[in-house]
Amino acid sequence: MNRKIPRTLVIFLALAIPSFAAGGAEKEGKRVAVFVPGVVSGSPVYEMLTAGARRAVEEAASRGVPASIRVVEAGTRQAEWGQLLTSLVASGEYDLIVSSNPALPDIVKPISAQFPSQRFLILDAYLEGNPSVTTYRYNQREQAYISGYLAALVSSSRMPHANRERKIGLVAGQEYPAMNGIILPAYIEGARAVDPSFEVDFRVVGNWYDAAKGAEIARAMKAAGVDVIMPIAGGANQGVIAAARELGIYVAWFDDNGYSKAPGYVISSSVMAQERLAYEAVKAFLDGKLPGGIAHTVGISDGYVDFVSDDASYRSTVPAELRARQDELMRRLRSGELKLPPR
Ligand code: RBF
Repeated sequence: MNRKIPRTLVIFLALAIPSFAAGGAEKEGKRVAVFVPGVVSGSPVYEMLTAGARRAVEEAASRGVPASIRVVEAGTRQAEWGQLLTSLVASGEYDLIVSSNPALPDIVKPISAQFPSQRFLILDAYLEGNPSVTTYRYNQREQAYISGYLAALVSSSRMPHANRERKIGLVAGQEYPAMNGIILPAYIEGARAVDPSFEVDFRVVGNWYDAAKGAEIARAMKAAGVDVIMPIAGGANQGVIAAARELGIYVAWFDDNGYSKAPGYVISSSVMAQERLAYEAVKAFLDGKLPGGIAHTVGISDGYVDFVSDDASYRSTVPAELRARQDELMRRLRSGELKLPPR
């Protein structure tokens, strides 16, 4: 059979087929889009998401695996997210779409049904059984419990801005199932492990950007007897920080290392390793090693939820006796002596 094909044609095909088969991919490589449901600036979860995904793409390029990345900020009008994501998918330009937050699976489901070959990686979310979608959720029961525990230790201490009331606060951007069903209850659970009489003052900004409203809420909480606030409100966190410095309120920071936001006031940082996870999962995708259809859960035992205890500002702000009790809590959680499975 070979004898019937001219030798020049064989040579031409041998040279041409690999580049056709690659569809020009050798030039451009794999294309990754990060769909940010909100705005990046001021939101630890999205800052870590974009940083980790960028790092994976840049590193891949430097080791000879070409890849490109585009970050799309969907903005704060949540009703528009579905449409924006649909057009991103319909463009057919991206091999992988990366995103993060627990509302994403419900937005992705109908889009994935329409465009089944589009691959998605969604962090801080849970969806099982869709072969196009890979999710990772953090054990936020652990993350919020360790915050509530130290917040209660600080609130019941003799530290300069602590009062006699057994009352700590949580300021959320909005209410959503992971907040009302996991984060808030675990924050209360952690505080009550210190003293069962602790109450949590829970207030909602109504969006993820209004720093003036965040500050107003924090001032009202201080007046109501709250001495430690955990802000989970994106850009509105900045207002809580401003009020904390102004009035003397302690801050329990969530998601990344926040000690430098207000040294002397930030008493804890309960973190999720979202930068590392975004890096690892995007890298796995670029290497063809990210299976779809799997919903992962990660937490303290595998190092994706942690408490930052080696920061100089933490050491100088929180007395040694309280830090020792927090260390002991982390030891019990890491060893499995205390188990807080996600609910
Ligand atoms: N967290 C942020 O820091 N910034 C945001 O803009 C933001 N937007 C969210 C929008 C929705 C619809 C939901 C459900 C959550 C959002 N979160 C946001 C919360 C985030 O997913 C996570 O729960 C918290 O950062 C605590 O880890």
